[in-house]
Amino acid sequence: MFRYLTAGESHGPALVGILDGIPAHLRLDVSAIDDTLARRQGGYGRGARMKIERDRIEFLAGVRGSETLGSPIAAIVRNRDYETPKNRALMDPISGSGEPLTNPRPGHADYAGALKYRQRDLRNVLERASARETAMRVALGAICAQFLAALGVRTRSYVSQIGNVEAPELDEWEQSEVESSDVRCPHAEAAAAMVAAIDAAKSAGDTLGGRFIVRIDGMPAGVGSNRQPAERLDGMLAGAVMGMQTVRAVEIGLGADVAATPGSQAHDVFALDDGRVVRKSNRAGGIEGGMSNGEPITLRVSVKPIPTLMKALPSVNLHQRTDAPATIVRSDVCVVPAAGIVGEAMVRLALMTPLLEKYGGDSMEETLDNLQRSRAAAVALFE
Ligand code: EPS
Repeated sequence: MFRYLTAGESHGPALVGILDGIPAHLRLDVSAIDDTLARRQGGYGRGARMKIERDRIEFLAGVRGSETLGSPIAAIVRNRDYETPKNRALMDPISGSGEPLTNPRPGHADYAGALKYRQRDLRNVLERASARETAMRVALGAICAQFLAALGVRTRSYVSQIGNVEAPELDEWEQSEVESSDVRCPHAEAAAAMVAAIDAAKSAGDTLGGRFIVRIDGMPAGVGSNRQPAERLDGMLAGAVMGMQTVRAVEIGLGADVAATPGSQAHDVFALDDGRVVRKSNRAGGIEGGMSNGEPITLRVSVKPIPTLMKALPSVNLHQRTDAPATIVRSDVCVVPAAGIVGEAMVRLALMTPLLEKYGGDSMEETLDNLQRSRAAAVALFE
């Protein structure tokens, strides 16, 4: 069984992760994991915290000589911000304390979490709700990326919208153009307008959401299942991506546009090319009947503007029972570029269970043998 868990508060000592079920003999490129962590820290619109952190993975278990052992992998990413005397006094697991935060931010976990955990200090909620925790998901997802790469599966993303600035949606793009863009958008004109929109939001004390696209290439057909709702690949991917703090909508293929598209234009007709079965379009986004169909899998993900505004929204002081502006804490103006990296990680983590269910294996050799046999059988099926 594949599973993972993370722990860690935003200003506590470290983020912790356990990744269980990765087969033995996966050779890890640790600098590639750190590069992915650095990509998550980037993006125009991030706040001062990202100048403090230098996220790096440190392995504690499950890896020897840069190779997975097949045992659970344990890792940490340290919070450098914890090293300040202020944050140590606030967050020390034994002696930590401080003035309570009392004015919940609309749109944040503050209020619902206070009621749920019976917390009178909103800090006890926001520390875990913070997107800081996504650093560990990205680290674990980057390990999965190396497993997926060994199977020929590649996951990448780009930003298609920030605020009301939209870039054209692309079937193909150069990932290097995405990574060299401040907003992770390969369309230069739209990218410049996105930067200007973030500047304008910052000056107004406001924040911006947006949209990113994730694409999975090289996915073998028949992963996921039509047997039970929880085994459908589209549901697993959407659920994983919805599990991000900022995400409010996930679409696959045509997504929400199917509602207005007639059947004659909503599906991907079959044809023969030199005897091979081919599709002329990919409106289904690579998934039919809850299973991968061998085409690229495409997701469109919409992200809300973060709820910490420097021009605070109206709120209340829960202790004094008075009207009061929402708590202002140091924060970002726009996290859409970083969210794309977290989206890639969530997709990578979500692909592990259905892939390992299909191909299994306690070692990479076994998994790859099973994949090869399955591919050969698919080719032979209608010969
Ligand atoms: C966050 C607020 C900011 C962000 C943080 C998420 O942190 P701070 O309050 O320390 O300035 O920088 O994101 C990260 C630390 C990160 O690594 O992504 C929030 O309230 O969600």
